[in-house]
Amino acid sequence: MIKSEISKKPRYNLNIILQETGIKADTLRAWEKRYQLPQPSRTNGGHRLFSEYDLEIVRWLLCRQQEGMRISQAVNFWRELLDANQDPLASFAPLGVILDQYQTLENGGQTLERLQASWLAYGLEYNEAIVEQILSQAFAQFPLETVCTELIIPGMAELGERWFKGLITVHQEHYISELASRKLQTLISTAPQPIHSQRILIGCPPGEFHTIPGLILNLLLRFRGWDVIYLGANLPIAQLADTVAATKPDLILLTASRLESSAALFTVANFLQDQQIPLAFGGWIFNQMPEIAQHITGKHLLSDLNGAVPIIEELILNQAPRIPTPADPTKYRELISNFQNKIPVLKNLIIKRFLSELDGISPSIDPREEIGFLLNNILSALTLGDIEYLGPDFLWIGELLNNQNLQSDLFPKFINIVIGAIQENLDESASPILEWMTHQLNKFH
Ligand code: B12
Repeated sequence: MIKSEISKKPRYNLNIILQETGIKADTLRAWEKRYQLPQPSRTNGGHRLFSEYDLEIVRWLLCRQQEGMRISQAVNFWRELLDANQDPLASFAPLGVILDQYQTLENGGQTLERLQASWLAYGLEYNEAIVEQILSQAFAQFPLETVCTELIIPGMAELGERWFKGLITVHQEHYISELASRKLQTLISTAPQPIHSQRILIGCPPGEFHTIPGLILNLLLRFRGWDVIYLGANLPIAQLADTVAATKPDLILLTASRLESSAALFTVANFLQDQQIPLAFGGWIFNQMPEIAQHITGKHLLSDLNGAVPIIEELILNQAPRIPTPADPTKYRELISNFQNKIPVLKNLIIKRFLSELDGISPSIDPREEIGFLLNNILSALTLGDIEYLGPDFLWIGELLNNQNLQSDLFPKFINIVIGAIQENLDESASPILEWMTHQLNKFH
């Protein structure tokens, strides 16, 4: 292939160049700055966009390095050849196969919506090679932010919905989310070195295993030059002080998807406030019920993940004053401790009675898990200071049971079993829970 045939049309983002050439992001940036080689265009958002020609330049320079040239010598050699009207790429084998793929993409006009549909379809068939290829294509063709917000997030929501309706198995959902996490991690490992001195620590409060939001934030923030320490799921509070001492973050960023972990976050936030460490938080549950956030000391990021990035940057750069501590919701203190002690007994009793109600028919969900989920959520709502916070999760359990197409009055029967078990095992301090549940039950009459 001669130079004139290699397209100079800006088309590939930084990731594809890093992935396909193996060059490090810092090295590439240094070459661009020092030698103006390659010279990528910029998107409206300021992201670098490389052409096929740029990609070949990088490959050519890397080959010269492998042959033993220093980069400055390789650049001089490139320029000498051009000055002598020779084509440096004339005898250089192009990345045909890889580029053909992207050509197909471009010509086929693949939209993110179509990529998302095929991603899920192949994921549900456990076809790892194609899932991986689709994700790579998406990240090659579109900016990081776009793939996260228009492919991964809606795709995961769709997956959750299908699981909720009993249309796919937990195994399929786990498989697809594992591959998505792996891809995000791979991209994170190609991020450039930080250019800002401030450090952000990202993780999930105790009991929280939904790590993808934190991974996406990690990815987006790193590609904007932030120094991120990513700790993942289920962080115990007890060791947080040691970690903070060791890593000295300027901001801690915690994500919570469920009521239970928002209650855990409430405790973590109180601890961090004592240590004078700024906390920002957000997540699915806070987007569903923003009122919960008022109980948590820290900056609530009421936004989608992409929108949260500039707010986080602003927070770090301007060291916003801490939000005053909200009133301590202690009105259920006695009930919380009584209820917590009784959870194991209640759980066994409710499971036994509910399974006998099902009379041998097994739903596609495991009722034991949902019963544990309900009891923990009752405790979480009390910890956050309002039994009403249980509302959405309570309805969610009802819908989940309905989706199993078992008995039409299964949910009211379930509520009755829960009420009975609580009445038998707790004293009058449990009346706020019982009154609330009875009120829910009456809605069925
Ligand atoms: C993948 C997944 C899992 C995986 C997680 C794997 C992993 N490594 O993360 C696993 C299998 C571990 C899992 C487990 C469970 N899951 Co789940 N899970 C999901 C699923 C399908 C996708 C979650 C995801 O990653 N989405 C991608 C992220 C980026 O999207 P998102 O969270 O919606 O984020 C958007 C906003 O909420 C917001 N946002 C989110 N986080 C943050 C953070 C900040 C700082 C900001 C600003 C914004 C923000 O921005 C995003 C939009 O831009 C969701 C379905 C769904 N609708 O989300 C269910 C879902 C969250 N899970 C659910 C449930 C019930 C569970 C389990 C309890 C199931 C069970 N019975 O065991 C357990 C609980 C585990 C635990 N203790 O945490 C429910 C929660 C319902 C509820 N009322 O709480 C959901 C909604 C499924 C459903 N449709 O019912 N789950």
